[in-house]
Amino acid sequence: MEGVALGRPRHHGPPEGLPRPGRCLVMGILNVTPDSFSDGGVYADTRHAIDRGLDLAAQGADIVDVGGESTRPGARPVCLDEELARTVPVVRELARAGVCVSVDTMHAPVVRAAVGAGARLVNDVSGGLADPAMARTVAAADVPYVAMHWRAPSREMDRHAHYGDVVADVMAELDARLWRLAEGGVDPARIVLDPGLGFSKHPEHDWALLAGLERLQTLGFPLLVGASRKRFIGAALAEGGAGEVPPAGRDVATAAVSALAAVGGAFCVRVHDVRASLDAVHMAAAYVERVDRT
Ligand code: PMM
Repeated sequence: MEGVALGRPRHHGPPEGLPRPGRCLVMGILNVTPDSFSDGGVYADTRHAIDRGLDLAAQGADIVDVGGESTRPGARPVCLDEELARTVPVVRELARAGVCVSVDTMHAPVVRAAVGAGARLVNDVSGGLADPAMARTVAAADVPYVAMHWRAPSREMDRHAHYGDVVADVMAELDARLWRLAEGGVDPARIVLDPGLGFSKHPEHDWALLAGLERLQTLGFPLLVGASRKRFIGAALAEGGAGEVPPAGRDVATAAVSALAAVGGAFCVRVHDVRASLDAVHMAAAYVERVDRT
């Protein structure tokens, strides 16, 4: 069933409409929320958020990902008006300044408003599961779409972290999502997949997925990896003797994971600290080029 049954070619290149620097892309995170797990409340007002977005672009972010709803474990959903008020003015100003903006949302009305304001990519952590109107909305907007592996809303996601072979299970569930998206009219050449590190996953699942990127690539789609500051990084640092490292202290380790993801073939990494991961993906590109030549 994988890859072939939808009549899609086995390997899609990067979707059109996104930067093509010839290396793994770096997406900078801009959470316009009071409660995201590592940066909640820091960029909650519009002017401050726009400045932060411009700063991320100036640091070299290929894409700035604007989100108005926290997805940390246990987070409560926000109402649509609030999410629109948080994201749309920020998307509009950044797009006007020439930044390639994505909107991190599970809600079709936010997609419509954000794309109208200039967003060039939709990043949906639910892969279309949270809003039945998502597929046809993305198809009509005709923008690239990140479909992440997701099992349940944030408040209950930790209860669903049960897998056999986590890579095989995530692949099968993403494949099911691809079917639904195709039924809704989404062009497969517009789709990016994401294994959803930390979403209904324990650290051992995150590591297995990171080590299994090559298998995930057999689905035939570009892969986005969102590891930045996540729990599995903190756990590995603690195991390595660093003790408890709070999320904001995990950026060097995140950059190391960005290099691993890029060497593993990721199309894009989503990070808080753009500069460090940009260096990391440059090193990965230089390394892979030489490995390929030997
Ligand atoms: N993780 C978060 C939010 N959005 N989007 C994608 N595509 N992949 C992710 O792994 C992802 C995401 C949660 O992290 P944050 O609260 O630091 O933004």
